Amino acid sequence: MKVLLVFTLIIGLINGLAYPKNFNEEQVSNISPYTPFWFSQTLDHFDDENTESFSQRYFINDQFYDYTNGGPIILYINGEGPVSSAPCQTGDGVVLYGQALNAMIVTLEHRYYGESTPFQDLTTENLKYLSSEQALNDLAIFVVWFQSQLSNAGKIVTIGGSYSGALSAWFRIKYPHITSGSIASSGVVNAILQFTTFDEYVAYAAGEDCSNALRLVTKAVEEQILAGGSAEQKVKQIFQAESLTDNGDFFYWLADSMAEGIQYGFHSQLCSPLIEAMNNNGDMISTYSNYTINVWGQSLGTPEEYSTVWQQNTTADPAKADRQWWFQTCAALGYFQDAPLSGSIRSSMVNMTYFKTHCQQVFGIPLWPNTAAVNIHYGGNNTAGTNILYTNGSQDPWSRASVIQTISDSQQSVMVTCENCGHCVDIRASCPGGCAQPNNIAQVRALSIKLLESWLS
Ligand SMILES: *[C@@H]1O[C@H](CO)[C@@H](O)[C@H](O)[C@H]1NC(C)=O
Ligand SMILES: *[C@@H]1O[C@H](CO)[C@@H](O)[C@H](O)[C@H]1NC(C)=O
Ligand SMILES: *[C@@H]1O[C@H](CO)[C@@H](O)[C@H](O)[C@H]1NC(C)=O
Ligand SMILES: *[C@@H]1O[C@H](CO)[C@@H](O)[C@H](O)[C@H]1NC(C)=O
Ligand SMILES: CC(=O)N[C@H]1CO[C@H](CO)[C@@H](O)[C@@H]1O
Repeated sequence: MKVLLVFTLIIGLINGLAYPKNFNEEQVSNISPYTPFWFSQTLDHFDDENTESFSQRYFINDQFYDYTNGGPIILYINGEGPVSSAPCQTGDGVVLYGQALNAMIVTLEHRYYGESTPFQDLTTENLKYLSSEQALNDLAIFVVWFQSQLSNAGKIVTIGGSYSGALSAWFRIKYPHITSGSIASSGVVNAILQFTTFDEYVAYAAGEDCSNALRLVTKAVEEQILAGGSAEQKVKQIFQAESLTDNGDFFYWLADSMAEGIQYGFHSQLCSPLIEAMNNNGDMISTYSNYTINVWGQSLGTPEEYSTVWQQNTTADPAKADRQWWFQTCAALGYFQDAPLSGSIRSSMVNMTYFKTHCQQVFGIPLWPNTAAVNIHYGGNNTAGTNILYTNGSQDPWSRASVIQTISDSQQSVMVTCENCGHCVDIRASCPGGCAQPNNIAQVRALSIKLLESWLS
């Protein structure tokens, strides 16, 4: 799910040194969306004897907001990664909504990610305050305070995507007295322990030819890895993945490169060369490693992040998020994408035994989630909220953990449909692989604005 924007991160870090302060309406004018502000946050919202606090980073985009006449606040919710600016890119859905509403856009970094970490040593013990419940309380306390700092602020709405899309829906369900409505883009509100439908949906979204080609890749790589010795070394070299000494980690990484290719709209770059190689007796392994290294590896994943050893490292690093996100999945949310018994694209080595062992090895204790408890707590994909819009991308396997049927007039679900329409496509500035025509992105965004306006009226 991760999106690491290295460029904006660097700018954020530079600004971070220059302006370590809290927001004050009287002192700002045309503030840069890259300027970080800092909020003193309670570490444990559920134990009033614990008085510890930590600094949580936030950013604002006030380019559409009129300080004199006021306007609504869009709280853009972040998830499992560092944040380095408020939404500000041209074409970004949140920016378009901010413009349409003349809203103040404010965004709070999620606890334990980026610079908002309470501990420099992320031991399993120190990770115990990392949960969606704590994160939602952070948002509630922060946004009420932020609203009070603006002399003319109007109502609040939330927007988020992926895990933070789930937080956006949950925020409205839990705090209807604070927020007027929510957009949950690819909001994974259903905590699924054994998420087999993920791989099945990757196959469906890839299409028959591409999924057959992906199965051939997996089979060819498996033969080399299971042969061991020099064959194993050679294939890992081809993928520049020698750091993945554990074969479970290697196969999970291999599977994620396929899945994220589909999930993030790289369908054409992933599938076209593979189908051509399949039809012309080409080399499946080198064709796929070329995509993995040159397309996927450039923007989304590196092999190191997938290794058990990397995730065991407890040193907090603003650029690293894998240990924290694995903690959230192993402790609460699940979403373990195991191989289906038949028709699987991924290797059967990526099974529930792999995930269970991985959680235990990374955290040193038998950490395993109770997803049923999470779903009883929030409602799973049968949420009892109002003023929530669920949006999904037609090629996004994560849609299987979201709300894909309209529940009621005030909890609608819409599908953004096109070739390359992937994860959070409606709120992103663009499809990385290029959103093909025809698509209904403009209609979904128009509906989003219409609903936001009605919730705020
Ligand atoms: C490798 O991938 C790049 C980027 O997608 C592509 O332009 C190039 O043709 C590929 N090369 C081979 C040998 O497949
Ligand atoms: C652990 O992570 C820190 C921060 O990224 C890094 O500086 C350090 O080299 C890592 N330790 C090992 C043993 O890889
Ligand atoms: C499950 O995965 C583990 C570790 O990746 C592997 O050793 C085992 O053979 C797999 N089991 C099956 C039935 O594929
Ligand atoms: C909830 O998930 C189930 C199983 O995937 C699906 O059949 C159902 O349609 C979903 N419900 C909604 C409201 O999306
Ligand atoms: C709102 C919407 O278009 N929902 C669709 C989501 O996808 C499923 C199939 O996976 C359809 O059944 C729904 O109609």
